[in-house]
Amino acid sequence: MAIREILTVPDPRLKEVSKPVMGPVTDEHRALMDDMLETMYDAPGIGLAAIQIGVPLRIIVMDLAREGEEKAPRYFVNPEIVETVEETKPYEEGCLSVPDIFDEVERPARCRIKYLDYNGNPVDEWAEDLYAVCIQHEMDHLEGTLFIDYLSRLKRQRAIDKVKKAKIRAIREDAN
Ligand code: GNR
Ligand code: NI
Repeated sequence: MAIREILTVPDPRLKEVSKPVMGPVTDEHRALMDDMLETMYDAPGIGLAAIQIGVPLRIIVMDLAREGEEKAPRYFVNPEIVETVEETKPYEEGCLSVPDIFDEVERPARCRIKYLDYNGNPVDEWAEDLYAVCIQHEMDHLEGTLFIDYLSRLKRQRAIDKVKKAKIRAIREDAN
């Protein structure tokens, strides 16, 4: 397993549409999911899409367990949202690709999803609460959409500028 670098805005790869996994879920896909999970835990974050480490495949990992709770990794290959409810809920979102920026996004409160798990077995289930928020946030990454794309142009540009400046500052501090 290995920790990989997480891409941050304005990296153009974050705008790519990720490609479905063709054929069965292989050991190679599982090795990628292992790396993604390790990278996510290290960050730390509660979800990660493959494109965030530069791999344009429709693969997501997640762990919604709280600090002190037992780890509960979840793996999603080729996930699809097949149904949503009309009710929406706002949630203060963040993203490892837009570090240290948080803002409210309104999304359907529950969604029904289909995907293949770590072993390639099909799953069909409803997601609610934080699970619903996170899976919709992650599935947006597969379409090249970030949570800041739902904010005003001003807020989005400010967020990108802030991340850019923080990156420059970190590089400069590293040199000293
Ligand atoms: O770690 C993360 N926390 C989070 C908080 C609120 C809504 C969504 C998320 S996902 C984010 C990790 C990430 O960027 N996944 O793509
Ligand atoms: Ni994200």
